[in-house]
Amino acid sequence: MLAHTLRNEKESMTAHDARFADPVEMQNTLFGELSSMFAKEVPMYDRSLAVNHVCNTTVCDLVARLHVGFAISPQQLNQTSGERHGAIRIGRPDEYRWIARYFAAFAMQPHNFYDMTSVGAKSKPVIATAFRSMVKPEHRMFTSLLVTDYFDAATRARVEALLSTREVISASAKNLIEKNERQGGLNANDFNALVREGVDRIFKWTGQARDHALYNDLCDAGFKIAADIACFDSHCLNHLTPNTFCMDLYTASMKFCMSEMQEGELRARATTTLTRLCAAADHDWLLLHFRHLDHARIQSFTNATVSPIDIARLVDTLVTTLQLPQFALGNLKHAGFKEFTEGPSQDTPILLRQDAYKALTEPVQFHNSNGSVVHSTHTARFGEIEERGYATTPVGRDLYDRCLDQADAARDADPSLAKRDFEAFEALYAKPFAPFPKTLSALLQQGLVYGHYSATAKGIAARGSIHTRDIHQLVRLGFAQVKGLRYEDFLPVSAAGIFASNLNQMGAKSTAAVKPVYTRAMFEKILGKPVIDSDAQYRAEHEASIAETFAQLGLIEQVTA
Ligand code: OOG
Ligand code: NI
Repeated sequence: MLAHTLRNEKESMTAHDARFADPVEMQNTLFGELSSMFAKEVPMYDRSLAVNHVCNTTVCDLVARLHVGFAISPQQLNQTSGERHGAIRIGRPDEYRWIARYFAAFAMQPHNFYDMTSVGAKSKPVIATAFRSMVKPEHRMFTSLLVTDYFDAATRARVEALLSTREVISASAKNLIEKNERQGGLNANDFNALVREGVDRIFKWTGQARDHALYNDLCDAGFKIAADIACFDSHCLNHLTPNTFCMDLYTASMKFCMSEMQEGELRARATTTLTRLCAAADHDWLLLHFRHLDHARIQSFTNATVSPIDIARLVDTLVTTLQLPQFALGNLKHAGFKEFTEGPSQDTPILLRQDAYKALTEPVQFHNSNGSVVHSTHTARFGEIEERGYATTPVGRDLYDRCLDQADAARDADPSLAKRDFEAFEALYAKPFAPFPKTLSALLQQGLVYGHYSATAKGIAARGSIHTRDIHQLVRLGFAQVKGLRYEDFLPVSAAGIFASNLNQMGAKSTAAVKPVYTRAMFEKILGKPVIDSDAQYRAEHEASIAETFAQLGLIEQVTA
């Protein structure tokens, strides 16, 4: 079933028409170019990538000591470090559909419908999806659409009038998108031109805006996000998020580099984090974090113990490196680092954990319709980071939502605890997540996350003498093996938290006479195609892998295709 679909997609991805460039390779080019552009425009982003590289290298050094035989080449490290998700916000439905067609050229399809108009106090006038590859995605673009009927009639008319006069997607970009659809692909030259359209125009920050009065009115009404969308003339990237191997090491390092944390505190946090990692970085963790590893490679490693002295040495190297002048981020203009990491507690390896340095206040020139120019500022672009965990089942997701509510409430009840006593804060935040087991096998056993199963050589050799069809038991007996599926999507509540902290504004209620209801069907009409439900994809992969494992182990006569 799904296994076939996946195989077919892979085949069609590799067996594409020789005249055309590989869309997934072009996706890597696009995100590489966007990253270079962002690094030039936002020095903090460039430096934060360097800090992440130092942290990831420290983690790899530790893992190499824990698992003798583990190695990662600079190229593999760069590839893993090259993973990105970006976020853009769009004003008009017709623009949105063009953007969907733009990403389709790069083999990125809409996954999930996120209704940000109904996420409690952090609600915003946007609905969204994320564009990504269906198989082994490396890049994503969280793409929001402003819903103007969220506003009262007068505001709506002003916003729509301003939006109607802009042209973000050029005629030549449209021609290339249409050519791709007509031909079923693009050659390298055309693709490069389409990348340039994205990097130099569609997703570029210009610092130019329009209608300062509308900007102020929207901000005053609690709709900064609408001002951010309506008054600017590109779908500028508001953040471009790399992936880290260890969130807690990265956040402590960034706070130190930004002069928000003393050396002693960095040493203490790095020591705790690396010590925890010694226990957490088992085979399942390796499979989750490193694309270049598989079961066979990992089984060839031998376990070793890492002593407190080894950890102290790693911490020394980390601190000495971060003291180099190029990491003195306190010298750059910035608005500080977020206080808390969003998502599950550090010991719960599910979904995703995210954190960020806060949005920068940047100069903007407003061009008003009467010809006047206002020099002002705008605060929108920030520096997010993430670490991905296992994809949850609906039961796991439900449990997560309940745990998160309690954890957030505990955190909000004592907002300064993290600053006063970080250890106590971590314990407070972790407590509500206690119902979650912390290992992959227990998470799978309780049906909270998805996995990809396969038969082992030992299992295949034992065909005919295997007496259980319990998949967990088969894994315990060594007849099957499992890799946890990584969560490749987003969390609307975290997203809303990111919006809120970066715009320095909570949500705002609809000012329409009656708040409209936004449905997935409505959204798909705008998009011009169906949204893929990622939960169904994870579930199908999980189930197909079990069926195939049973077939390989001779536990069913035949798998139905
Ligand atoms: C999008 C925020 C969503 C995430 O990581 O959840 C997002 C935005 O601020 O436009 O990127
Ligand atoms: Ni993000």
